[in-house]
Amino acid sequence: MQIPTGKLVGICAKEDAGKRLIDKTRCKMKTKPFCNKNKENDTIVAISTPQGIGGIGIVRISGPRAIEIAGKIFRSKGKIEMKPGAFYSHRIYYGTIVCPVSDSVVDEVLLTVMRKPKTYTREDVVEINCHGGYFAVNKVLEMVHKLGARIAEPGEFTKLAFLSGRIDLSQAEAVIDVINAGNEKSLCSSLKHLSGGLKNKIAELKNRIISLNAGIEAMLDFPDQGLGDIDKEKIKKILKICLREVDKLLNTVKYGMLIKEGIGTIILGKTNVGKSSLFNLLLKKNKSIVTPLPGTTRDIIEGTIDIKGLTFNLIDTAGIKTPENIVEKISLQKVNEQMEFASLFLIMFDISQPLDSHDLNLIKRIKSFHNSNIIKIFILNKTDLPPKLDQSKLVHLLGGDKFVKISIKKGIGINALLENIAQHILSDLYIPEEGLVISNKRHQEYLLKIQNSLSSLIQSLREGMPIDLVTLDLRYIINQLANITGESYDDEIIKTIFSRFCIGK
Ligand SMILES: Nc1nc2c(ncn2[C@@H]2O[C@H](COP(=O)(O)OP(=O)(O)OP(=O)(O)O)[C@@H](O)[C@H]2O)c(=O)[nH]1
Ligand SMILES: [Mg+2]
Repeated sequence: MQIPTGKLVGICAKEDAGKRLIDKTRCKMKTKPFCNKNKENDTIVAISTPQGIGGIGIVRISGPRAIEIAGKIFRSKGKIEMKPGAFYSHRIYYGTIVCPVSDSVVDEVLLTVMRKPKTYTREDVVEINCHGGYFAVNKVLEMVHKLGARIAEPGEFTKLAFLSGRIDLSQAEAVIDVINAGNEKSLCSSLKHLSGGLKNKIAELKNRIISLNAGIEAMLDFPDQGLGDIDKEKIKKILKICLREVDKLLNTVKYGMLIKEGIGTIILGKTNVGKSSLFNLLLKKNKSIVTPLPGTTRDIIEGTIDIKGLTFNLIDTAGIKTPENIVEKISLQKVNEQMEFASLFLIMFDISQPLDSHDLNLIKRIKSFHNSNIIKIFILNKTDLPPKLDQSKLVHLLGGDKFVKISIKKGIGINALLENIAQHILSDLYIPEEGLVISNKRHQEYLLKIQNSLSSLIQSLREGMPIDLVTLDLRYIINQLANITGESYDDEIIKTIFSRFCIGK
């Protein structure tokens, strides 16, 4: 979105003259165009569906020879070979794939032909829908490869979409986030990025800064045009608007990371309080061993659960007790290690037993944890049994925190516990109304740099910074914004991003 020029000219006294000069200066500020399409002009091929037994398996071909190669192996309605020109674009053909050497039928397929430029890669693309399974799909891949297509690298189709300028880098990153989305909220947020949500927001900010910079440079380059003094107050106002927008984006990072990566959650308690029973109940699977013997769980057991659309990476642990042998010592060490990574502690007590030294040790350990970002939920289990635990003493020891009372055996209080967990997590987060959420560390890094630059620039202007120095900072900010969308990029960064993709995407 372009910012209306009239607003930008507002930084100088005589608006019409300023507008003409700004237009001249803006021309100097064009960002680097996308330079590299498919460098080698190769035609590439890959299997785009997971390997193994399935309904269909798709072989995707992209590049200048895609249609010609497909024509050599595809037979429709008994025709011998299809010339590349015989295929209509964006049409699906029914037929067979035939080995050009032995003339034997390899599979019955649906073949989709899409001519450039309206394709994923902006090159000619052919997709062959084979029957799922290992043999037919791999045989088709092998034949296409032998006819001259190179096997694609991971993410190469999406990389072509980026390099051809069809999508920007934030959209390319969203493709992998959509594929990996572990819950509905994460999927929603990734789809927003894929449809250009972040791209548009960054373009809006970039246009504001470019126009501001162009305005200042115009006045510095043509001081004799009688434009009057530069209005620093107006510059500060524009910078503050940009800073507010960047702040808003950065405020969503915590929520973004949680919905993308899941919430590290550890179940803690002395032995036999019901940790593994709770773990299995939440996981809806008997993964951890449960017995009446204290000390059943020794290892770290992991599982992923969904509570109210949020993903929790749940960990069951060994009971906290004074270790009496090497196994218990190692178990305790593992619990301590895992506590460092968790954001949510589910701390359990057994209401049917009096508080003992193990409970007290646990409370001491929890209290010594000074990370204020950790959310702690205290649970009293086994409410189906006669209570022997002194609850007022426990409240006092914990400094007034409330408990959730449950009986795993009778299924009492479980919904209240789930509500409590979701409420604790959500109340701690800023969830943006318009739905644009930052969940990518790379985006966060650049936004933090931009935030720092904008705030120090505003501060420096307050302190009387000379106006010609402002343009240096503005150019730096423009470059950082361009890094997010990939208008200027480092080959290593591109390599790292696309190496995270699967083959065939
Ligand atoms: N009465 C009653 N028994 C329960 C309840 N929850 C768990 N238990 C029982 O308590 C015993 C211990 O349960 P676990 O889930 O293995 O406890 P834990 O904390 O994982 O124990 P360790 O792995 O030894 O640390 C088992 O016999 C469970 O069936 C409950 O709500 N009420
Ligand atoms: Mg256990």
